[in-house]
Amino acid sequence: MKTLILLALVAVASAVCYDGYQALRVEPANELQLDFLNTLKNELEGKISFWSQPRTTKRPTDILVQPRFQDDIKELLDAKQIKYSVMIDDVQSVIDSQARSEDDVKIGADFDYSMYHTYEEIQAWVFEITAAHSAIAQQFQIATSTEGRAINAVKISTGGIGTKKAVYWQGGIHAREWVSPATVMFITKSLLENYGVDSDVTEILDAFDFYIVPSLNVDGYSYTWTRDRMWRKTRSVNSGSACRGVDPNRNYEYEWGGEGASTSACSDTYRGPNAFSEPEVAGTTSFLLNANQEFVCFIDFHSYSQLWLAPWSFTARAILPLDKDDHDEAAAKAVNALASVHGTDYIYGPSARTLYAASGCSEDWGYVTLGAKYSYVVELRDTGRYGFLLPANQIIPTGEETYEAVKALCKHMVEEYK
Ligand code: 0X9
Ligand code: ZN
Repeated sequence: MKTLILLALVAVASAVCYDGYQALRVEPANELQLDFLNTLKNELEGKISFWSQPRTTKRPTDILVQPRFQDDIKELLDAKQIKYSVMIDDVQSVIDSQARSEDDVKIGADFDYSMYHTYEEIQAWVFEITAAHSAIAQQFQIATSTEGRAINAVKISTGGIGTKKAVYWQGGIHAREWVSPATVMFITKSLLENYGVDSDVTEILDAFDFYIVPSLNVDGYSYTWTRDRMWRKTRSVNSGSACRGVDPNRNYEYEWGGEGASTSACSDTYRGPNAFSEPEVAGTTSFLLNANQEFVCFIDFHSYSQLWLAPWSFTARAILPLDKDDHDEAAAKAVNALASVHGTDYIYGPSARTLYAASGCSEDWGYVTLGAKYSYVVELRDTGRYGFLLPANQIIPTGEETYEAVKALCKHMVEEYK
């Protein structure tokens, strides 16, 4: 007992504490104000953390500020007449209020989709859900992380004659975006449970093979449970730097190292020493390229902002892809179906123009290198009230609406490819 208490204390003592940290919503109104925010970002790297990138006046930028810088930052913003508001007043109290009671944790056949789950529980879920639907689902390990963790995947295949076109979805590429793995698990079980029950789902699963990875950045995700709830990147060691981790969503080979990716190991958008330096990204992509299937859909689920984003991610300046109209049409169907469930509004469009440019991202790789026509990055709930700290009571509603969205997208693809 004594040892247990001691262990619990050690775990708490070594965790990063966000007491008094505020999340500020900053709304730059012009290029000058944007430039100022970018200077601030570069100069205060490591002291304040940007939850979203200050690259457009179309959307706000959310920043996490520790107590001792709050007065100074607000003074600076006031001096530059940049509009801001306090989105979360005390980040730690939100984190604390979301701590789950371990007695309530339900896994196995009773897996509780309404709570967030640890790395171990998610990987075990892959075994359980595929065992429960073994006629059409199998589990396999798609890759291994830097720290040696297994990254498990679900394959859904209802059989039939010949090789089918395929769909790939992944969650959890950014560690702190907890609603992403939770949603990917929810939509996966919903598809599996509705095969042979809902005629749309039956048609969809009969038309395509599915490969689904609920949690890709497993080291980072584990770290958010034990040490730092706000961790984003992988946990790899960067030679010559005390800062750990690479942004896996800047580490894909397509247009690696361009706009919106940092060369600094301490940055949250660090691109890594080279493309595919991260085994989580290298492993999953090489699996897909060697799967001997024609992929028509690639979705990388993130949070937050409620966006359904298509290529290009790497720049806002390039001519949009030839498939642009089809990307829009299918995305419109997805977000309309999504809104019909709980009224949640999403915006869709090409990533770099709708949000900001980011090179070396998953969706461009999915579109160009993998050749999946319907390649998207989806930013799930919310629009910033809780940001990455989305309360667990929103997991099921997020799952329900996202399930309708992906069904609408898949129906669109069934029509197109039949
Ligand atoms: O910056 C990212 O990797 C994604 N946003 S997040 O807050 N989840 O980190 C967005 C990637 C989408 N692509 C572009 N914005 N170009
Ligand atoms: Zn993300």
